[in-house]
Amino acid sequence: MSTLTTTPALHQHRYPPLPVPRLPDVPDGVWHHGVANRSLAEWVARIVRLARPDDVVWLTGADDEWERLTTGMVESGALLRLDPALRPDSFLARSDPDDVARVEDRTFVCSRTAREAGPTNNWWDPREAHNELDRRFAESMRGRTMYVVPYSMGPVGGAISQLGVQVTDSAYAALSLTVMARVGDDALAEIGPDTPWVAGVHSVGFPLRKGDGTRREDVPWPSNPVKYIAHFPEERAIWSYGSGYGGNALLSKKCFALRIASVLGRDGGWLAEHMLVLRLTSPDGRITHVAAAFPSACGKTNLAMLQPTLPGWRVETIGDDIAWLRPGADGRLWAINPEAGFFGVAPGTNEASNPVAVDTIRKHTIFTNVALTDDGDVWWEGRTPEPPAHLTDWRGQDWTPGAGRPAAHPNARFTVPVQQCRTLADSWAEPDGVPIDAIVFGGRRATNVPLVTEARDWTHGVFVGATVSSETTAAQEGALGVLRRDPFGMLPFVGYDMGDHWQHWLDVGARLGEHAPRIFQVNWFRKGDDGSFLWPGFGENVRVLAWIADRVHGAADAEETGLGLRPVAGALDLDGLTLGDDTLAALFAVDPESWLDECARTDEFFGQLGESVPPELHEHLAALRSRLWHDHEGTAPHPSASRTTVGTAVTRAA
Ligand code: SAT
Ligand code: MN
Repeated sequence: MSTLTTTPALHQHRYPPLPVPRLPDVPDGVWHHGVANRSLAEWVARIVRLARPDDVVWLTGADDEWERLTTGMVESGALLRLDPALRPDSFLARSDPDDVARVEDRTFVCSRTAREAGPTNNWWDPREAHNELDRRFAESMRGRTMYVVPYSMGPVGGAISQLGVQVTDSAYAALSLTVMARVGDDALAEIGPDTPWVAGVHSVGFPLRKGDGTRREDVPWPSNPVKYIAHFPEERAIWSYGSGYGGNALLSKKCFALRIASVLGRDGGWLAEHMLVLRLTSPDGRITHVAAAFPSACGKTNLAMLQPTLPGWRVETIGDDIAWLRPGADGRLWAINPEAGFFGVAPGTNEASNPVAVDTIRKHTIFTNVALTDDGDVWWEGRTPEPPAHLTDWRGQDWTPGAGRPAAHPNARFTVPVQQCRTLADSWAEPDGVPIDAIVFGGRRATNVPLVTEARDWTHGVFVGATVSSETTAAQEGALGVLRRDPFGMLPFVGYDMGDHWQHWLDVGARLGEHAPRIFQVNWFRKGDDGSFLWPGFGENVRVLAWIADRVHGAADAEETGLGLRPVAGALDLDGLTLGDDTLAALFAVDPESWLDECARTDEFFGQLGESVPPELHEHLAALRSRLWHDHEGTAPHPSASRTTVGTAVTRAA
């Protein structure tokens, strides 16, 4: 039996012949022997009739798929092969300069009613959306190959896992999907006649041939100035047009695993969240599983691959971006990473910030929009302290250190299989996931938010998650460094009404009861008066994780502040760190005045969200204001307070 190889004959043998009748007017090659689901077969045929690709290629997960796709893309000029000695089996893609990040203003939720999408999403009437998209997709794939990519999010066949199929005319998207999800015949075989699956229709909107026969040359990164990223939660479908980049094009990721899955989770009693998952082991072997939510490009990959500076502690990686969390039979909250790859931010990645990522991407990696060195390797800002004397920048132009512009795009990315990560936990592919002990919310905040606090209970934790703000990063289009509300790090990713999302969190917490994970808030990004970061971050963040683990296991003390619980003096292990008392005080300072401002903005934000904000969260806001007011004025609670205050505010250092 050891001589068996993956041949077409074997596949024919493994799967029954297509039980679905052929539809007329469909070119040869559309059918795949593995298809056992009529709606899937009909849908593929429908897209072929609409978009008119020249060829249809099903990705099977065969061993040579990567080789075939990358070779073809190097030949067509879509990829550049990096130096095989310096960066084996790795490639560089350069996007169109107008297609470099997610486009939130072109992202739509097409639920039946506007109420369901809520005020934080762009709602688009599903009938109007379908009309417009049908118009855009008509003949949009002429002259191109359409890839059909079946995939599983989560281990194939796992209880929390879900299935999807993306059709795309982008070889780059198809190739990236083979890294980011479990792609191929094994996933397809899971889609039985009645199995639910999520449909993803993707076109870059750059046909090579018009209906009248006129042709045009392909370009290395085809895209269209008109972009739509449209979600149809009721239909479990995603239609994406015009962009080839990241979350716009890899529909398994933000579109499915967050926006559509958040709706599936709302209806099915589970959570789809923008969270890394890690496994923390203490020197005495105690294990703590942490799920942590941060907005895009706030260092989730760095935290997930953290190399602890505290002796004896160990961090293992389970996921770096998305978690699906589900109450288990034992009453605890279990989590999987539904993805199979990392789509990480390259700039800033180096031996100090993330040595594990540096190793992970040594080979077999797709780089997008990084700079190219003269010897055929990659470079980005922060890769080395000194930039090389000459580079080819992300647009393919000559670059020297005095150029006055970055060599890599700030949202440049690496795409790499999780298996290449040396800190990957054995349990990362457990079909049932891992039991979560602590949930962490974070953002990028120069001011106000302390290094770490613990929520008093689940409801308070939901309030903390709901009120997260963060300074914007290069992962979304628009101005950088602007403070915006980003509840749960999910502002652009909840596929339904935000207030309903918070209510769903309260409901899940009520179901978990005493088994619910503890909830914490962290901020690595607080700055001093001179504008420099107060906390060293990266590997030193294990000190905060260690306190969190100790809290979970009842081994560390905390004291009240106006915002929640914080480490008592000495509880946070600062051994070996040169951190002055003033710095420590500044890291934990709670300034009542600026917090009262912050509360006023929260009030305004809740007001914008309207009726669906759970009353419990309004009550928590009132209680917080009351505590702050008391601290500020030293007087009786503010009249807006509707609850008794808890504890006293503390502004001195731990
Ligand atoms: O959505 S992407 O995958 O392009 C990146 C992010 O925003 O986290
Ligand atoms: Mn993300």
